[in-house]
Amino acid sequence: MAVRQVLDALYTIEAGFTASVWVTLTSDIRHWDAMKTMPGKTLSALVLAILVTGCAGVAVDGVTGGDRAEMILIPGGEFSMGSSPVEVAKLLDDCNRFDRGKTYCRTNVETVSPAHRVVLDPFYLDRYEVPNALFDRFVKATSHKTRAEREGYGWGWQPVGAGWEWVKIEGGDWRKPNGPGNSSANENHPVVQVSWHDAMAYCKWTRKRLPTEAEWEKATRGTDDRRYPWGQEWDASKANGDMVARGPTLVGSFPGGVSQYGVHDMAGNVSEWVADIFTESYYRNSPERNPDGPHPSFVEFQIVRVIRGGSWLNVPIYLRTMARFSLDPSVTLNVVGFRCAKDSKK
Ligand SMILES: [Ca+2]
Repeated sequence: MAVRQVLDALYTIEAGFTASVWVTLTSDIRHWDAMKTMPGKTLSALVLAILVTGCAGVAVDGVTGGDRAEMILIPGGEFSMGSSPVEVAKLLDDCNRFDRGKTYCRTNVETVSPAHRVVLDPFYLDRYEVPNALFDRFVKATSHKTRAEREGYGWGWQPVGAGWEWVKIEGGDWRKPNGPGNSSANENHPVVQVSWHDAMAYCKWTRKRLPTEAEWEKATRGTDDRRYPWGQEWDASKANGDMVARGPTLVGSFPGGVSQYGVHDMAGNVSEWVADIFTESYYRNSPERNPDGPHPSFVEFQIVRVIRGGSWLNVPIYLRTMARFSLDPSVTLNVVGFRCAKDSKK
């Protein structure tokens, strides 16, 4: 049996023994390339070791999709989504203290109200933001052209003079997020300069999907209503935010900042597309069970999509687990990427 057939066979019965050893081995394309050249006996021994390890009861906490990226099982159940009146009052005060009382800040805070009970089915979520190495595999397999590649430009937060500004980046795309003349994307940085449609295409290719906004928030807040993935207070050592790094970092660079479920970079590094359409009023009439955003027929104006988590440029108030933002689904930025989710087998 060819190596690929062995791996695919294992994948099809992944739920039975998704040992972390298996996930680690197959989620790294460098390991995969190495495995392709293994002698038969070595490979057989390896597969046996994986099977034995899995059957021996190693904690099962993840599966992979078609891209072999490690995933985390987020248990089903209820949680409180959005911000309480007390939290909103504190945030409005924070807007004045930390973001000069900007109207944008106040509007952003008000869109996360009211707090409301949400009940979700269990689901899987990528442990990391999708890195360039995996996006490269997708492009090579499908010949997908991103929106920025087709139209020849993206947008980005870049140094201009003595400060930083949003600028149109001619020639900017996922391979060159800051345009020609700047460094190519690091293979282990999160992919950016991808539209919502590009993200949807990737997740579909992997037999996964974008998470809903509710799924994203539950995976980040946990069961104890955290303001940040790790707890209640901002900690600059636990996330790439607040312009400290002035760009993306390797995915998973802040292990101390994982959420209760072990998901990395849910605050900062890059903002993340989720599936939902954005409206400011959605939390006031969101269904309780498995909400998946406003239906397109209820949107009066141009459809915009939700991005979550904030990025390396944002001040901490925008890196809260509850913060939500909107973006035209065709726009690509050098601060927005994504990760995929998939249903849990019932
Ligand atoms: Ca992120």
